[in-house]
Amino acid sequence: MATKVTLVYAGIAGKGFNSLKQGMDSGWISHGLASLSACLKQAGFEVDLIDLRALRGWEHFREVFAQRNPDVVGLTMMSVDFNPVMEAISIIKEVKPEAVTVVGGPHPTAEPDEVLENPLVDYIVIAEGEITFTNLVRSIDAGSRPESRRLIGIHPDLDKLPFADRDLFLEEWRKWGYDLDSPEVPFVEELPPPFVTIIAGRGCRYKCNFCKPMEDFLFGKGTRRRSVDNVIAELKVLRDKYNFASFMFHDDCLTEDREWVMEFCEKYKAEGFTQPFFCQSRADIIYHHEDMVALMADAGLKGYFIGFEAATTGCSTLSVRARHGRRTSRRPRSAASTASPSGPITCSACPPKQKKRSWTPSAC
Ligand code: B12
Ligand code: SF4
Repeated sequence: MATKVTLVYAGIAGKGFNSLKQGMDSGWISHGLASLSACLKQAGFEVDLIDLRALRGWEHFREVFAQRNPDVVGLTMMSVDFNPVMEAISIIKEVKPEAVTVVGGPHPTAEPDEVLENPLVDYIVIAEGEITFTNLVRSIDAGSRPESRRLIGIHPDLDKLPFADRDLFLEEWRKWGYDLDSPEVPFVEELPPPFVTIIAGRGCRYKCNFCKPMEDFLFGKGTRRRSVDNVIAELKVLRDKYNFASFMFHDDCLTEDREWVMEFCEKYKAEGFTQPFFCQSRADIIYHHEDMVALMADAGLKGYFIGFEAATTGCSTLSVRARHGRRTSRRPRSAASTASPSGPITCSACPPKQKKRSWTPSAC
């Protein structure tokens, strides 16, 4: 087990270097890397992280990489991270040509050929990486390497995965002087620090055309959700470790599974949790499930993220066309009025207008 792995988070597309604690994209961990780290550590490998958001610039990255001197480097890549990841890889190969570079995440999953065009990329992992990346590091450790540069991830049983390694981020951030008592930074006053994020499942059962293909590529068709007991067990660990005061579910659409949500709310309360939380939902679900909204509010829900793809002069005058061709200008407003009296507020994201006829209520 002498092989040392360094994971690289290159999420500087939005706020650049030296940007930690500035908003969501600079205040949150990558659950993908945190999960890979937990699996590698469970398999006995030494793992650390370089988070570009905590560094001063590329020269600083070069210095830190040379000090860490890993055998394998795993980089995660959304499409927005393409340039910083490629820049990081050229520096890695200049400093240590024999380091094995592995790229995973949404972009190589959707556009594998584009990433493989760069000969400095030794491997890409398509889709979920826990099993495949750990196996790759095991083979490198044993002195053998797969011939194909394109490795296909295996979808893991989510209840069997170790909990995400949030300390990977927290410890790294503290090295660079960021004084934090929890691994993530909240973004609204309803969610006080210490704050954490958690993922109860992967995938989505809906079919919004701008998003669903990527969900399917990454996680397969439909949703795989962890058991409620497994999520409660992780929350207990997070309570003991970070004494979190609030949290957020990252699931694309937690409320798609009403039975799961009802069971969760009951067990959350029964286990003595009172911390407020947010999750992502859809206007049509909120509109149709008033009782579930009330139960969630009673358990501590303080807000939903719901996405509206098109708007005229703001959320109050939404005039949009839903999937299946129905007008839904009423629904977002109704969702807001269903949620408000129950306690939760609704947060709606209104991205720029896209194809008018393709509007779908969305969680993201
Ligand atoms: C939470 C979230 C955010 C958060 C936090 C992002 C973060 N730091 O992770 C916030 C709100 C900041 C955010 C912002 C954005 N996001 Co976002 N986000 C998500 C969401 C809902 C969950 C991410 C997550 O934790 N997934 C669970 C983990 C376990 O999966 P994962 O990270 O993909 O990792 C697995 C595999 O990909 C693979 N893997 C990943 N990395 C690596 C590395 C190696 C070496 C290997 C081997 C494997 C591997 O293995 C992992 C474990 O199985 C996803 C949708 C989703 N369900 O994944 C969208 C998603 C990642 N976001 C997306 C987008 C588009 C954005 C934005 C660009 C939106 C915008 N227009 O501003 C910004 C970019 C911000 C930035 N500069 O960082 C897209 C990415 C599409 C793409 N082509 O890249 C997604 C996929 C949504 C979608 N369906 O389209 N996002
Ligand atoms: S936008 Fe949200 S609801 Fe629609 S497919 Fe994507 S994750 Fe599911």
